[in-house]
Formats: sequence, structure tokens, C-alpha cells
Amino acid sequence: MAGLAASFGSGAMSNSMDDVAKQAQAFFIIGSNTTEQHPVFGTMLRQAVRQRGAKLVVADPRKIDITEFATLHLRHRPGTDIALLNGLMYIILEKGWEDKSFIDERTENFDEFKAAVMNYPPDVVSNTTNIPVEKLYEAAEILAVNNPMAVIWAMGITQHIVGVRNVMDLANLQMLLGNMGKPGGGVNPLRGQNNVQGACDMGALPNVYPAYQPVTSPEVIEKFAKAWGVKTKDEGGRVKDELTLSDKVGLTVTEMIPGILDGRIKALYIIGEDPVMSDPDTNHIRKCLSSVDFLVLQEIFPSETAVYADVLLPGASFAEKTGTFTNTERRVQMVRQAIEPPGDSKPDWWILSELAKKLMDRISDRVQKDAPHAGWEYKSTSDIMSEINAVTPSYGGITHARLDAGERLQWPCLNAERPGTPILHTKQFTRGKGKFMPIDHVPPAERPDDEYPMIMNTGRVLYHWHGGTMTRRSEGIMQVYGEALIEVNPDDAERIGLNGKTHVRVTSRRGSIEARAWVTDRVPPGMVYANFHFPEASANELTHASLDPVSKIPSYKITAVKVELV
Ligand SMILES: Nc1nc2c(c(=O)[nH]1)N[C@H]1C(S)=C(S)[C@@H](COP(=O)(O)OP(=O)(O)OC[C@H]3O[C@@H](n4cnc5c(=O)[nH]c(N)nc54)[C@H](O)[C@@H]3O)O[C@H]1N2
Ligand SMILES: Nc1nc2c(c(=O)[nH]1)N[C@H]1C(S)=C(S)[C@@H](COP(=O)(O)OP(=O)(O)OC[C@H]3O[C@@H](n4cnc5c(=O)[nH]c(N)nc54)[C@H](O)[C@@H]3O)O[C@H]1N2
Ligand SMILES: [Mo]
Repeated sequence: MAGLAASFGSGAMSNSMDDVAKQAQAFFIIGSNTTEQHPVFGTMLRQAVRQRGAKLVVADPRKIDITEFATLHLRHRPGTDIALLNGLMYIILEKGWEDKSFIDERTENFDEFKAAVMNYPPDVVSNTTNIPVEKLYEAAEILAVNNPMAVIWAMGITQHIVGVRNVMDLANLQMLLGNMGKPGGGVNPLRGQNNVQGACDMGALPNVYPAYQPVTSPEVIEKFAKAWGVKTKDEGGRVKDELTLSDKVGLTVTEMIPGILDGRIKALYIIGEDPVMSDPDTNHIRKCLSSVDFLVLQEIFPSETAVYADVLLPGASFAEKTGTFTNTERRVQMVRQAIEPPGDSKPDWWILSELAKKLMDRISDRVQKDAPHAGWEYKSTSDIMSEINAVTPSYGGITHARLDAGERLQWPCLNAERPGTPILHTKQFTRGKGKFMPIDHVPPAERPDDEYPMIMNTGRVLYHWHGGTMTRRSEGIMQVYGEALIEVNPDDAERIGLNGKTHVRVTSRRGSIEARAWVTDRVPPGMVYANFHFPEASANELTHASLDPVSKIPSYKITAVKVELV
């Protein structure tokens, strides 16, 4: 079933927030600052712990707010999640806590996986992770005997050179314990941007069309060529390459921008991203953006990136347009226009269609105008939804009319008669049997040394949103959190002589920032934590563009730095 193709690949939650919060006997939150970054779900989880006694294990180097509710907090070294997980699975196997019938009936490759895990006995793991052996046993027991147990993660797991391996190892854990395909269990990555799930579902990825249909597949190319009226054969019936849709896998953002300096990218069209704030190694980004021949930026506010744009296109904000967002649990939700867009600004889909039509004029000889979805002639977003229904199997039955009537739909929803799918993999995995993967620990790309002896971890705070283009415009928010703060452990504060002084300078191999220190044991000794909400002290001046080889996500969470008094 093509619609199910997006299991681990697309990174949607296998379960729903509701069933996880109401039915899990235990939660394993690993690398998610849930109460600050997903406050609604965070509240549901806190209630589950307080009101019905669900157990909670948090694995996070920082003492984030949710650890106050935790049965157990594992404060491991950043970048050692695989060692930690393998260590927990070693203990689960040693104690015979694995779900033998699930493993037999629903999975394969168990023996190879087990052999890899056997290299992670508790004492070795304790050394790598800095977690005492007793705590490893305690955690393994909580996670294994409380069934079902839901795994929940976010960027603390994925933003590493081993991001994909981390996720695979979490899938191993859930298969080992038989926690897949049932309410209260599952693998639950919390997606970040309000519609990042929808963007991925619609093929805003370099390798797939909507619903994760590969751009390299001849049948898929044929299907979309037919829908869009792209002639794949010339008059003589010969297949002509330049007439077909491309079967080449494109570049990720983290490849495009450096690609400018290699001459691979000549022009950029950026919609709703602020790479000067959000991409790693800002100096390098500035250099790339200064060298690109032509840059179009579609934004709702002037951003740090706007300085580099040749053309600015004013987009309308979420409150000024109608359409759908798809959230982290694959639920498609209507967003209705509440106010008129100011000035000349227009909804992003409208700008994009007008641009596309102008480009289409130049290739009109290659387009069959009577094809069902040729020509970008949308009058509203419900026209776009009709096209989505036709070419995107998992969204086949998700229409504006059904959503308007109050139906709550989670994909896959193959047709108008079906109700949607709250839980994936109930009977089998997308590929049939779930495959255990042997995964080994790999040290981070950058490690502390004599010159840069500390680690900088980065992320967000409750009050701000990424580059802060939106939240720094809100007076109330600025009153509560009006400048970048760098979390510094009290031991380190004393060592660098912060006593009475307020500001620190944090320097990496790529840059330096100065900001006020927040002396707190939220961070362990040897680690500082910085955000990227303020241009005058953005963590990304310091980060590096080491990427996960598969997902190409930057390793934002581990940068070697030195910390000094200003
Ligand atoms: N208020 C607010 N909410 C947001 C956002 C925002 O900007 N502001 N952004 C949204 C977006 S796009 C996203 S992607 C999400 C991000 O949501 P999160 O991923 O929850 O946010 P981060 O701040 O990146 O924090 C990740 C957590 O991982 C921990 N961590 C760091 N290194 C490691 C490690 O090596 N191993 C483990 N296990 N943990 C580690 C950090 O201490 C932190 O608690 O938030 C979304 N929600
Ligand atoms: N150091 C470090 N860096 C990180 C991360 C980290 O944890 N650490 N996290 C990374 C992650 S997970 C993410 S998601 C990125 C986020 O990085 P970005 O996506 O670059 O940041 P945002 O601020 O969410 O959005 C960019 C712009 O979109 C504009 N915008 C808002 N709504 C609309 C709209 O409707 N239409 C248009 N056209 N524009 C709009 C906003 O004004 C904003 O300037 O940052 C990444 N960078
Ligand atoms: Mo994100």
C-alpha cells in the first residue's frame, strides 16, 4: 500500500497523541524538551504522570522542566544515545524481558541485531554515557515491564551525524518490547514546524513526489506526467529525456546553500526560511548567499536573510489564508482565513502558482493542456486539495468538505468512505516484517580538545520561535525573554570566574558570540546551552555543517567551544 510508505521514513508519529497520553503505561522521552517545545502534548504527558501514575523515563543531558515529573532522569553525555539504547537492550535481553512472540511473528534479522547489542554490556555503556550501572538497570526495568510503553523524541535524537541511526535504534527497542502497532506504544517523533509533516507528505523533499512516491520510479513518473500533462514522448512516440519529468534526486537545503560556492546552484527561491539564522555556520552561509547570482525570498517579515535577496515577495501569514496543516500525528486540519492580508501580500500558494504559470508559458509546447491537473489553474486551496486527492494515495479521501463537516482525519485515508488511520503498523509494517538493524555507537564529528574544551548544545526556549523574526516583534514576549541567555553550569561559572560578572564569550572554530550567562544546573558541567533566537548572539555563528550521511541534517547539538569572561 503506497499510502503507508511513510513509516519511519517520513518521520510521522506511528500513534496519536491521545492514545499515547491516555494508554501508555510508561513514556520514554529521549531528546525532546516536550514541555517547552510541544507544550500542549507536554501538558497531556504531565497529566498522565500525575493523574494516573504513568511512569516516565527522560534521557536528556539537560535538566529540562519535564524531568521534574520523571520517575528517572538519565543524564547521559550528548551524542551517546546509541550506546545508551544498546545498553538498555542488552539488559532487557539479559533479563528475558523481550517480547518473544512479537519478535517471532512480526520481525526479522533478530540474531544479527542481538549480536551487535551484546557488545554493549552495562559497564562499557556506563563508561561511554556516564550513567551509573544501577541506573541503567532501573531504566531498562521501567521501560520493559510497563507495557505498553511509548517512545517520544525530537531534535535531541535527530540533529546528530548519527540522527538516522539513533532513530533506527529506537525502532529496535520498540520491536524488541513488542510496542509497535498498539495504542499507548509506538515510535513517536514530535515534528516541529506546524506543517512540516504536510510539507514532507506533499513531496517537499528532494527524492519523492507526494506520499513518498520516489522520483526515480518510471511508473511514478508516468503517473505524474499524465496528471500534469507533461509529454513524455515526442510526436514519433519516442521517449525524449528533455520532455519527461526529471528522475534525478535533488539536493537538500544543507547541500543547496554550500552548492552555491561549488557553482552547482545559481539561483535560490526561498519560501519562509531564514537560513542566516537557522542554518549552521552563519559566516559560511553569509558568504554563500552573497555569491548566489539571484535570490528570491518570499517572507511575511524582513528577516536577516532578506538583506541578501534580489527580490522580496510578500507572503500572507497563516491567519490571512485558508488551507490545511498536517500535524505530527498525521492529522490534517483546516486553517481558515481570519483577517485580510495587509498591503500587496498574497497567500504563498497564489504567488507560487502565478510564478509557475509564467514559467509554463515558456514550455507550453511540452504540456498537454487538457490533462486532468495541467496548468496551475487553481482558484482556491480546495482546488489544490482535489489534485492532492487524485495523486496522493494516503490523502485520497481527505477533502475540505469532510474537514469542514468536522471529521477528524489522519492519513492514510485512501478514499471518501474510509475514516483515516490513528495508529500505523497494527497488523504489519510497511515492508511486511519489521527489520531489526544492528547499530553501533559513533562518536560525534566535533569533540572537545585542549583549545575548545567544552561542548555547546543548542536549541530553543519556550518564549521564542527559531530566528525570532516573529516572536521578537511581540512586546509581551520581549518583556519576558528579551535577550539571548547562555546556560552555564555553576561549576564552570566558578572556574571561569563569572562571580558577579554577567556576560560570557563563547567561541568555536568558526565564530564567537557574547551574551548574558544564566548560571544553572540545567546544563551539566562542561556544557553550555545557547539558542538561535537573537541575531546579535546566535548559536549558529558557532555551529558546524557536519551532516548525517542519510538525512543530511546538521549536527546542531554538539559543537566544541571555549567559554571566557567578557
Ligand atoms: N517555543 C518553541 N517551540 C517550538 C519551536 C520553537 O522555536 N519555539 N520549534 C519547533 C520545531 S521546528 C522543532 S524541530 C521542535 C524541537 O523540539 P525539541 O527537539 O524538543 O527542541 P530542542 O530545543 O531542539 O531540544 C531538544 C532536546 O534534546 C536535548 N539534547 C541535546 N543533545 C542531546 C543528545 O545528544 N541526546 C539526547 N537524548 N538529548 C539531547 C536537549 O537538551 C533538549 O532538551 O520544537 C518546535 N516547537
Ligand atoms: N543551532 C540550531 N539551529 C537550528 C536548530 C537547532 O536546534 N539548533 N533547529 C533547526 C530546525 S529543527 C528548524 S525547523 C529550523 C527552523 O528555521 P527556519 O525555518 O529558517 O525558521 P522560522 O523562524 O521557523 O521560519 C523562517 C521564516 O518564515 C517566515 N514565515 C512565517 N510564516 C510564513 C508564511 O506563512 N509564509 C512565508 N512565506 N513565510 C512565513 C517567518 O517570518 C520566518 O522568518 O532551524 C534549524 N536550526
Ligand atoms: Mo524543526
